[in-house]
Amino acid sequence: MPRPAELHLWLHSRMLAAPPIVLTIAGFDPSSGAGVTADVKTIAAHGCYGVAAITALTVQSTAGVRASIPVEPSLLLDSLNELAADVKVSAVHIGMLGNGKVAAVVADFLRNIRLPHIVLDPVLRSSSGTSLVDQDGAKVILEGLIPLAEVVTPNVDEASELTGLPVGGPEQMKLAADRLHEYGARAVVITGGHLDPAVDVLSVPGGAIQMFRADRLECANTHGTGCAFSTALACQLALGQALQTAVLLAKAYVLNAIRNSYAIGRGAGPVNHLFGHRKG
Ligand code: PXL
Repeated sequence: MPRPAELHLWLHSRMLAAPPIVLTIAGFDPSSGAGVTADVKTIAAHGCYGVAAITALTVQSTAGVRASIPVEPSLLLDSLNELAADVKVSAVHIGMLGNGKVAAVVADFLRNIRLPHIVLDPVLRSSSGTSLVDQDGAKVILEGLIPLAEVVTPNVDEASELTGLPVGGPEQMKLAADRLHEYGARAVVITGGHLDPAVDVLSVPGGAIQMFRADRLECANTHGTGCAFSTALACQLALGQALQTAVLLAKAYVLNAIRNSYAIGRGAGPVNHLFGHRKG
């Protein structure tokens, strides 16, 4: 009888220095293309540690959003206070908020506990067109959250809806960014990934705007690009990058995540958040 091969794993425990902790405050997408589970993948891909507070549950797949229900605001507030009392948060990402009461809790929390590097993605609808925040919530985003954020990252449609201005190209993106500065926004990045040519515009109050151009990628797997961009930006700021570099690196991350995406499901497949981690 041959002796069974023996395999012995030596398990050493060693204490590593903790990475920056990034808090994402966003909805739950069960298909993990967008929302908190996607954000935690993006945060892990950046070598940071992700913690999450859920604002709303959605029923969705790659085929679209079927329903969404905001959480009880007091549950979210308890969750945020519990996390903030326990860990040192190095950056905050805000995504889908659901409704006005939930959005108001987030604004109150951030006003009370000053956390660094707040990146606000003013999510209004899913790419399939379903509303992800009500009118009251959009008002809290504009009046309560935009002034608290270090950087706001609307896509062209959100920039248009928030400002009431048409936003179809770089000139109009600049005018919309100026309007958002009037609402108290510090830096604004308007993303135009589906424009042709693709262009993102970074604007700071009174400063020159900066344009980030890229070849437009023809790819169906684009579910979660907005969440991936804004969360990657929060990670880069947590890691100490200056805003302009952080935008460039976040954009490169999203392009790579699209380029390395896979077809999952019947609809728009998710980007590959963990493209850097190959199996084998
Ligand atoms: O991409 C916007 C978005 C953000 N957050 C959640 C979502 C979506 C789009 O579907 O489901 C939870």
